[in-house]
Amino acid sequence: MKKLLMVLMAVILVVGMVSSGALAKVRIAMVVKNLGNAFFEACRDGGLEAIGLGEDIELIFRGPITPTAEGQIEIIDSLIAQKVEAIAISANDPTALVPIARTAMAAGIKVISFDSGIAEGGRILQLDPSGPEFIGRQQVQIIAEMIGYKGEIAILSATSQATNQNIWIGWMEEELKEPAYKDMKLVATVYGDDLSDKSYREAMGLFKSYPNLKGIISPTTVGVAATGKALEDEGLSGVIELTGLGLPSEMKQYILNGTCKKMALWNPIELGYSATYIAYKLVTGEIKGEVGEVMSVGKMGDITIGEGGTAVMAEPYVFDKSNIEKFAAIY
Ligand code: RAM
Repeated sequence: MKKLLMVLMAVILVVGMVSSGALAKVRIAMVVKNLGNAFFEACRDGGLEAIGLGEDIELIFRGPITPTAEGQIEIIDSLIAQKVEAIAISANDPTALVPIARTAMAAGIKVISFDSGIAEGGRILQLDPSGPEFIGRQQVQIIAEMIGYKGEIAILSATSQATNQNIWIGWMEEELKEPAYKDMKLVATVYGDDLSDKSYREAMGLFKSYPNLKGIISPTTVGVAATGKALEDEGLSGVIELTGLGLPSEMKQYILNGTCKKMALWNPIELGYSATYIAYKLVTGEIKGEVGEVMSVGKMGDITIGEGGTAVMAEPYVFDKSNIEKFAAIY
């Protein structure tokens, strides 16, 4: 009789926990390149907006201190041990993360990459913010216009292994092969590792090594802001032109004073929202993650999974004096 009572009490306890949601939470981990980058804080805010859509979802936000694959591998390892339901990651390396991501998927965890991808086989799908070819070519078009299609340019990137920046740089190099750019020369590509101080030092190094430099493309929010500061500190605003992919809130001052006349970026809040939303729907089974599938992504509408399991969110915005203040108030 005592035994029966204990069993009954245990059943009541479990039922109670399930109905209160204690056992039914879907834990989605967002793993970013590194902490302390405002771009990823905006992605987190978007993720929180997406989980606000359901009471049974929880967002776990993680990232290493510096943007390394090793740091992310350790984090994924601990997320596997925690048995989270999904991981959405912006990867610091396309291939180094494949084995641990496969281990996670074998354990039943839905793994997607967003922003910066894991190679095929290491994720269900990759969510690109905008088409990589479009982004890369557009960066060259903007700087070319600024320098009158003539002179030396350099690229100040994030880490040397970053999937997204390396794909964009590949498309920049392609664009530069067009006859319109015959009088322009890419003299260097350097890496600020998405750390402000290192990016600043790399920008200073470019000014010193290339006294004839006419323009810099920095396709990283951290790099472009650090380069803006370095140009101002050296009195080189307008002497060396700057474009890149920047957060309007961090670049407003440089856009308004002409240090960076034009730059681009998508909305990182929407990117974090979309990644979290997709991860959640993969867990519930509403989205399968198959090539050709049209995913209905809440407020973002329909997003189709294309070749190679890659989906594209939206077109980037271009910012200049006319619209920077409006966007700076948002992200
Ligand atoms: C940095 C990161 C991120 C990239 C943006 C443009 O914040 O490198 O991955 O998408 O810049």
